[in-house]
Amino acid sequence: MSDTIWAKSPDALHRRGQTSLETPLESLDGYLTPADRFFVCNVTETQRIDPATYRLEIHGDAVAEPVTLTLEHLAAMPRHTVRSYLECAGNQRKLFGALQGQYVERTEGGEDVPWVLGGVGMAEWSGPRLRDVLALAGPCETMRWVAPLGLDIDNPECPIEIPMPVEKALHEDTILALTMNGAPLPADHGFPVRAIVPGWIGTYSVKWVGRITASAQEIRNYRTDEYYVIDGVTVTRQNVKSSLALPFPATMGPGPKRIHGYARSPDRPMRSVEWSANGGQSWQSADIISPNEPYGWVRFAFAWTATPGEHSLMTRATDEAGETQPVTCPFNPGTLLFNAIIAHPVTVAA
Ligand SMILES: Nc1nc2c(c(=O)[nH]1)N[C@H]1C(S)=C(S)[C@@H](COP(=O)(O)O)O[C@H]1N2
Ligand SMILES: [Mo]
Repeated sequence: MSDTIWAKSPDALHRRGQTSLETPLESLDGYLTPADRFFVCNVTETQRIDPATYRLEIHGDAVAEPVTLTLEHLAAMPRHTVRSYLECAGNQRKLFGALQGQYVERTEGGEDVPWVLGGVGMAEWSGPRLRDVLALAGPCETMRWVAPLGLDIDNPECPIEIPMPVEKALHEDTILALTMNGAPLPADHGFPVRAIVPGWIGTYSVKWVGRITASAQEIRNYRTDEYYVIDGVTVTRQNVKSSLALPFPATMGPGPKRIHGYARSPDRPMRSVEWSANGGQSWQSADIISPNEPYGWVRFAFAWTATPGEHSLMTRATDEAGETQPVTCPFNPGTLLFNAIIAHPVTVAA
C-alpha cells in the first residue's frame, strides 16, 4: 500500500505517521515551496480524481437551487490568486515534548502526526473565489455555515468536512484553488480542486473538494468539536511562529555561517525577526530576504560564527500588529499550535 499513498516520491521528505510527509526545511532555498517538496498531510491516501468525471455539488438549506459543476465550468470562472502559507495545526507538536517535557498520546480518534518543523509550506494558489461559486446556487440570507467536503470520504474517523462561518467563506481571499505555483494542483495537494482558507489552520484547506454544504445551522462534527479544539474552542486562525531551516537537532562544522529560517504571521506582514545565541538575554535583527506579504511566510537569514561545542539558537518573530511568540506555549491535549520561541540545539564539531 505504501507506494500508493502519495503520487509524488516521498524520498526527499520525512515520513510522518502512516500517510503524511514532512518537508526538511533545510532543503528549501527560496520563498515558494516547490510542489515536490511541499509537505503532505493526508488522513488516508492521496485521491486520484478523473477530471472528466469530476463534479462539484453545491447544496444545503441556505441555497435556493442546488447546482452541480464540472471542472470545465470552474476553470472558466474568473480567478483570484493568493500567496499563502499552509501549515498543519499540529506542526511543531514534537516540541511540546522536546522543549517543554510535555507528552500526550491520544488513545482514540485520529493519529497525531508527529511533526517537527516542516509541516508547513508556502505556495501561490489560484482559482475562483468560494463566494463566486456559492453565488451560482443562489445563497440565501440565512446562510451562516459553509462546509467543503473532501472526496476521501472512506476514512476511519469521519469525513473531512470542515465547516467555516459564512464571513470566512465569503471573504475575498478564500478560494477554490485549481493551481499551485502556476501549475494544475498535484494529486497530493488536492487535484482538481481544493479550498484555500488563508490564515487558518491547514485542515480548513480541504483537498479534493466534491461537495459544499451551505446552511443556516451550525455544522458540527468530530473535527470541530473534539479534534481541533483548545480549551473548548474550535481552532481556526494560526498563530505567529518562526523556526530555523536546519535539522532538529542540527550538527555542523565550525566557522562563519549564514543561518536561514522561516517566520510567519497568519494574516499580517512581519515587523521583525530576531535571533539570540545566548538564551534570549540579548537579541539581534535577522535580515528578511523574501517578500513580506499578509498571508505569506518570510525567509530570514543572519550571520553566526559557529565555535566547537553545544549551542542553542533562538528566533523570535513579531508581526505588524505586535503579535509575537511566547517563551513557552501553554499545553493542550491535542498538541496544536505550538508557537513558543524555539531553542534550536546546534552541535558544532571541533
Ligand atoms: N480531503 C482532505 N483534505 C485535507 C486533508 C485530508 O486528509 N483530506 N488534510 C488536511 C490537513 S490536516 C492539512 S494540514 C492540509 C495539508 O495540505 P497539503 O497536504 O496540501 O500540504 O490539508 C487538509 N485538507
Ligand atoms: Mo493538518
